[in-house]
Amino acid sequence: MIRDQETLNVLLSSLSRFVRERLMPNESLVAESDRIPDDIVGEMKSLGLFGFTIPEQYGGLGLTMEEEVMVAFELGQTSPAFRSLIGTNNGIGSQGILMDGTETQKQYFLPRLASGELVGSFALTEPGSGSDAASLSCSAVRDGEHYVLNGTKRYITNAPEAGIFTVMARTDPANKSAGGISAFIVERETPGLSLGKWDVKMGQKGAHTCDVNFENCRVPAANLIGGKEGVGFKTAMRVLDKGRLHIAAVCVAAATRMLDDALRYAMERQQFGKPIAEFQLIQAMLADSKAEIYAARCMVLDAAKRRDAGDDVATEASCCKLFASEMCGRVADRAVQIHGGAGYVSDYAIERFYRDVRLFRIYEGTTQIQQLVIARNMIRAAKH
Ligand code: COS
Repeated sequence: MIRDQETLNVLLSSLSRFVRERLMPNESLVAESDRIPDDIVGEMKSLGLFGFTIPEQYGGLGLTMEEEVMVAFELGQTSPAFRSLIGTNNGIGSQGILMDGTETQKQYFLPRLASGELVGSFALTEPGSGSDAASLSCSAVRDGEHYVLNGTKRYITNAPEAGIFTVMARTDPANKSAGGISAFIVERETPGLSLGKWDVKMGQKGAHTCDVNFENCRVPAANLIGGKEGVGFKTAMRVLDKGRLHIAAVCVAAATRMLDDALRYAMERQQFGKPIAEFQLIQAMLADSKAEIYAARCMVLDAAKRRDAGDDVATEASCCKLFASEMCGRVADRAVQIHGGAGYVSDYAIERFYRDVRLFRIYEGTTQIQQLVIARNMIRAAKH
């Protein structure tokens, strides 16, 4: 946790400089090569970016949720691929261990995630279970001091780079619902774990996903998160509550960047004898985007502060993810429109961003799943 405003400001301003001076100039290179250069990964490590959410006692920066979203407001202003590389270490790839792991598990894995020595990945989705996560079929059968895992996980972010996976698998075959699921830490080198070929995605080049296959993969029983069976689904949901808030902050940042680009273009581009920014129909798109970004930013900050205060923010996190990701899609669409023909060609970053941000409305829970979570929680609260 940053204890004073001055230190936080130093962190945010050095991050903003890093984004502008190192990451933005390399966006096209990353998109073309589908790879983040090693020197940039090294700089991210030395800035502490792999572990900003991990507590100081485990080698991280231990940022509060409010501080974390402020970091995301900066980092998300460049290609999402950069954030994605560190995103799983700070988010879904480490938080299960942090929230529900045993002290031994925390001490063993978290410092290596915080330093970037290990990349963490979160394996929930399967070929047959996406939104209906509780129906997953990957199995984990106890055999002495091990669990034997079988099944396939799909679209797993950072799997090609990962050193460890948080894997949700069914330990109780008789229980087909959430209560039959447990969470495991599985190391990459475990025999029986293999990776599929990289997915060819619409955007976010440089951020990689692939299948993770388990074939009689023997995982030490000591790697059952928290040493407790049957609570893995709840761990996953709590991890996603936090992740959704983080993604909402990234949406605010990406929309801010796209609007900056659109404004600059509108002020430079001349038509009918003057900059197009002087036309009211362009101004309406700029203004609507500004207002919506501001609304999303306020929501995210409010929910983050409430989480820091100890409130259950499952509903608010879903509200933020729902609104901010949809807002980001609208801003992307308007920003392309403001660029006109230039928005459809790759000379301008907006063409790439338009494709990159499409994922925000899908991963870590689709918009429709956020709607479902919000409405269910409303109804549940009204019954009490
Ligand atoms: N925090 C803690 N516990 C939670 C929780 C949360 N946010 N959400 C659900 N739970 C608990 C419930 O309280 C319930 O526990 P009990 O059985 O003890 O009452 C259990 O988990 C099952 O919850 P629920 O009955 O709501 O499960 P459903 O299968 O009906 O629905 C949804 C859960 C649809 C909300 C869930 O599957 C989901 O979020 N799907 C989207 C998955 C996703 O985001 N995937 C993205 C890929 S990972 S990057």
